[in-house]
Amino acid sequence: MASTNQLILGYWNIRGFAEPSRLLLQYKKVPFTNKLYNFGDAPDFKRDEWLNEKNSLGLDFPNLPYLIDGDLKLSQAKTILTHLGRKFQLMGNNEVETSLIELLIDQSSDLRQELNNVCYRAINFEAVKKKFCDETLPVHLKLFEDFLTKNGKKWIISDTLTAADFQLFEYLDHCWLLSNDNWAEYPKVSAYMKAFRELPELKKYLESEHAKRPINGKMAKFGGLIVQHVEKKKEEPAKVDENQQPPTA
Ligand SMILES: N[C@@H](CCC(=O)N[C@@H](CS)C(=O)NCC(=O)O)C(=O)O
Repeated sequence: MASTNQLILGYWNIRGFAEPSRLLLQYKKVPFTNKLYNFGDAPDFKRDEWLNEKNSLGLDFPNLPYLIDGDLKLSQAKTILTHLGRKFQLMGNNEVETSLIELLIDQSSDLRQELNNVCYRAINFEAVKKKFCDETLPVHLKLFEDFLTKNGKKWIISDTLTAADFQLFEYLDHCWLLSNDNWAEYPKVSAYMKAFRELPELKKYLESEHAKRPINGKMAKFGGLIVQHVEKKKEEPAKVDENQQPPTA
């Protein structure tokens, strides 16, 4: 049973905006209550499970994700991530590192926002996806590739993991699933992703609970079902496991 001072992280039963914080907590082996809300079925995708609680949790700015840390109740995904980063010493060792961590968190959020526009808002999904993969994503990947080269560290900011890595990895992974490319032109980004997947603290989680949770809500045009994460050639379409049901638990 959860102790009363255990952290509670609330979000939809998907990876979405909460998974960077979940990864951080898993990495630090912090016990937390992973409060999951389910969408209703198509065509309405009702949000009642969340809406019934939304205004009774004591959040000043009710939204998902939220974090309850004792008397402190936060929403806003990046605020939650940086709060956890400070709490668990993952926000750098000096002011410069801290600022760079925040920069990378914002930069990777911009990428995720662009991905959101493709996955949730595209009218002509295939055309919008192609434009994202051919034009938008390469610009972002080149910037991350150059930054990794310039910084010359094992992780994005430092030789040890920082809060930025949990978000950068997660949001790059969402793009990797959509783009279905092997990213050979970005060797540093590819090596970075591979190293993250091999982290002993996270490997098991990444291969189990994380892999079973879709990246997006089930109303999305992509990522609402589980997409297999296997090395593929550029031309092959992403494999959607037809036997997988949309998230229900
Ligand atoms: N700026 C907020 C956006 C949060 C947001 O859009 N949350 C979506 C899921 S990703 C939601 O369903 N919120 C619940 C609500 O609007 O009541 C953040 O980064 O946390």
